[in-house]
Amino acid sequence: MSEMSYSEAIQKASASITRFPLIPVRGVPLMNYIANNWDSIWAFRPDPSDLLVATYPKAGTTWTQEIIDLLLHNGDAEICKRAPTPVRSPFLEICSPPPIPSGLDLLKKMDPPRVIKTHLPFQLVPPGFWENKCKAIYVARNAKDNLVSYYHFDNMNLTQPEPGPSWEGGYHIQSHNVSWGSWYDHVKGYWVEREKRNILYLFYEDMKENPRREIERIMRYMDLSVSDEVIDRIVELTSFKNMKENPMANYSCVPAPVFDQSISPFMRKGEVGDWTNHFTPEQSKMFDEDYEKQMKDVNIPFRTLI
Ligand code: PPS
Repeated sequence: MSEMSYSEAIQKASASITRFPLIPVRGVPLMNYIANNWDSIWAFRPDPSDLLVATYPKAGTTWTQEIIDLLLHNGDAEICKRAPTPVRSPFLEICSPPPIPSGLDLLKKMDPPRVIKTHLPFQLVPPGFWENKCKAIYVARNAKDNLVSYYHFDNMNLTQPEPGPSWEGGYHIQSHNVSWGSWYDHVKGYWVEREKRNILYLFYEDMKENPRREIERIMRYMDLSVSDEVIDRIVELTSFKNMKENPMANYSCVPAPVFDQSISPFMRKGEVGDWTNHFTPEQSKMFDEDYEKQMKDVNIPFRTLI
């Protein structure tokens, strides 16, 4: 950004940032700023060379964005520290009070090919992406860990609705009345479209289990070829520990109180199975029963432990 940095813009707007109400867009609850700008978001025309990174919130978006940026820059850590994640790889639908630039504002100033983040469920992705046959990577994370991460994020992120005084089995999220809607609809929506739309569907758990294998899958999907040595470097640079310490990846660009990382760090735990520290046996049983019903029409190979 030229005149004012991204962090300065957020700092300037922080007095007008509150826990924004959600407004449904075609039945999906979205932050009021997004809903109020919906027409321009829906009309966005990507370039065919743009790459979409789609996720339900807290499924591994930032990790995947960092891997992609490093792949595009042959593992050059310095180039990938040129700006914070949301400036290097804009968040398509995000809109906030001025002077914070919206995702569309940032995209307008960038030349394709761009790496574009979205949390929109499949049916709300601007149709230009599919008409232009853009590549798209979807990252899915098992529901229990995803909900735990979202709960902690909503506690520290002043732009999101209050998640409630305590965890209570993640009911606030299971009610589906959270930004970007139901986890179930989200993971299923992209799953059923993945072959028709040539979407690379990845799992957070696979990335944790064998990051090198998944980075190579991303590389091949992007039609890139980097050396084994560079892949090793990317595995290292995108480890949880290194990203947590990287100011251009750990969202320290969003000042408190908007992201109050003393409540919960953006790079919180980065593990598979943290849900076992949150769900009581009863909550887990109730959750599993509901999960069976919600997922009976698909067979998506989620793993809650590795
Ligand atoms: S957001 O706000 O929706 O863009 O958040 P997102 O980046 O999708 O998800 C944040 C969670 O991903 C974890 N994370 C990582 N895990 C493993 N390795 C790496 N490198 C990594 N980077 C981010 C982050 O810690 C959040 O998960 P939790 O479980 O809360 O720790």
